[in-house]
Amino acid sequence: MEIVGNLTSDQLHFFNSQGYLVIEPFASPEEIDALRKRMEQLLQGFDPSSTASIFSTKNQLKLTNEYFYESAEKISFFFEEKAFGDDGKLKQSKELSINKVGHALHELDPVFKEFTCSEKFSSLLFSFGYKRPAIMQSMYIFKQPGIGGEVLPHQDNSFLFTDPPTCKGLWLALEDATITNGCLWAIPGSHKHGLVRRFIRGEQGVSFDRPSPSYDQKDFVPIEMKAGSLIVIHGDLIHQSFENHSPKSRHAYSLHVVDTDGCKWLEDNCAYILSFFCPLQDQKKIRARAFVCDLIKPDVKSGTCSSLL
Ligand SMILES: O=C(O)CCC(=O)C(=O)O
Repeated sequence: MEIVGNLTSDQLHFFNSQGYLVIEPFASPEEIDALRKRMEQLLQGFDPSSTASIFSTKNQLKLTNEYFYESAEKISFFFEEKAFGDDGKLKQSKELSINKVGHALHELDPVFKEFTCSEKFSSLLFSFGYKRPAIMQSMYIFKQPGIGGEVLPHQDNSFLFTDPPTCKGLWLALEDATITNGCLWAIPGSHKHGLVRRFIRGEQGVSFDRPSPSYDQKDFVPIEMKAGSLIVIHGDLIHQSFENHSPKSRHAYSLHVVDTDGCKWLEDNCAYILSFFCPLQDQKKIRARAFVCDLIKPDVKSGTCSSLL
């Protein structure tokens, strides 16, 4: 069955002018419940003493640690920066200490995989003109009550760069996201000014190729979202989120996708060069592909995306 795009021209027009689009509703209460319950199970099985890796976008050096890189092909757990006391022990339960789980939930976990491979996502991406979309990473983000960390202003194309640029963020609210519990903020229309910097891998490790511009906070607008709604984020849109000082968590499931047709994957991208996972192309092939997640690999030497199918 051919998958067709499902967005209206008004929706596409809004996305093209603002750099984002909220689709409400996108996921059903049952789907949200299934993802949240599955994450509870995964957390139950996680032994916090197995890693003390802390994820913080404030300190990009932390991104260089092996745990982070290996997580591209795993289901790994990252703590909130403020999860630990001075004694190095967790200040609250592990369930309230995890910042995020990533980055291969969509490949490795059956519940997340089934949801991610649903036609909802494929028809959405075909609406945006993707020919052979590949999910580069998935994250379950908690934004924990009281200690949920901020995410500094950034563009997703900085991290997952194809030539021409094709990255989009798909961010699903699993709980209501409000100003109080740390919703996303964005500068509408900022995607029209292009990519300001890239996060690249060189001989010395990974770093940004330019300093961050300073942004005027007055230019950002809050994007409050109901549980079940999804925001599509243009790869060049400047967006951020603040710390969560409230007593309410703000769970979200976030995907980053690129096209693998007619574009190059740059060799100096910071990570995730190991596999392109393309479950959205042909629904019948999803299950077969699930076990061979590197059917489509970037040819690292030429930087071209080549299909091994
Ligand atoms: O969940 C957040 O607060 C930020 C997520 C984000 O910026 C992203 O996924 O690109």
